[in-house]
Amino acid sequence: MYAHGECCLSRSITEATTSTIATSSNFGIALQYEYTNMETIRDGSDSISPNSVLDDVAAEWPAMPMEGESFAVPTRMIMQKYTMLGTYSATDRLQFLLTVPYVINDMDMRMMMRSPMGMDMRMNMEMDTVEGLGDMTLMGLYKLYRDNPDAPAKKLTIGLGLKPPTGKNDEETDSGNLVHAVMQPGTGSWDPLFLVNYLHTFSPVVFQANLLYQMTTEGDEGYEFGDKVSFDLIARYPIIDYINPGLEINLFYAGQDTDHDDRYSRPDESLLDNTDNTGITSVSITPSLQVKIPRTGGSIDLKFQQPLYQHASGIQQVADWRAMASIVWAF
Ligand SMILES: [Cu+2]
Repeated sequence: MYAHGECCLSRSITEATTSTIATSSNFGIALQYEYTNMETIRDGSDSISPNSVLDDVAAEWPAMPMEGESFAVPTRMIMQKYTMLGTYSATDRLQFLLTVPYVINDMDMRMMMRSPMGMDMRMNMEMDTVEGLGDMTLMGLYKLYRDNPDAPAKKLTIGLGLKPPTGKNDEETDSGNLVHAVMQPGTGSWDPLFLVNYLHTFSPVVFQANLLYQMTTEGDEGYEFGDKVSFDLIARYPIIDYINPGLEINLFYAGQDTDHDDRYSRPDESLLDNTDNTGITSVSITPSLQVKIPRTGGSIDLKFQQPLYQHASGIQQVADWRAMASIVWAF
């Protein structure tokens, strides 16, 4: 679903390859922070309340109460992520990028149970925080074309990357179930990544188009997230030397997940633990502000991402907004 897609991996790579860290001639470091607020539940493109989801489930339950019937829907999820990034330029054209994320996931849920009298009882609960090292990414970026090596107005970069499974994907709840796949810090899989970035300056505005494809593979616990494709169009306008406002359009697609060994799936008990409710297409708009620290290689980037359109496969909780801040230092 959305959670592990735009938020957790591809977003940081896109942030890196489109920021000033990619222009560092020797090495660069950055610290990114992301806060994603998820509340809205979508059935396709329409929003639906948690209680209507539960009403629909209860309507399918047998009239005579059976033992242990319950169903849970998420009411709010907060995903926070700190990412350390480093770049190193091996040659004039070849640059390496490493990202090391630390994730903090919180979730509130509403649970419905059937009492022995056949009444539905609903209560809110808060899950324990899941936090830890996420999946790192190593990427090689190669400048295929530049119109001027020192200050290119046109530049084409291609990238090839690998995401090893450095984050845990087998965190359990107190009751001994695996935590939702989307809430795990890592995916358990080795995924190749492919990137194409084109920069074109129509003075004074700098335009970038960034395409990132993550070819997801099966994780060691048998869960396979859907492939992810993101396409970002970015415009930055330098008003004065040190302040660059910008605007981005973000297109995102995630395919459906597959739980090969059925370890995470509990479709009768939980909206989230059901791969029918995975896969999404979204369009977002992101205003941004970059402030350069005068006479240094440092800059601060602030972004606010607002989804304009989301089409979820099945019924899913989606991102309502996301805020991002980063400090970049290029040497
Ligand atoms: Cu939950």
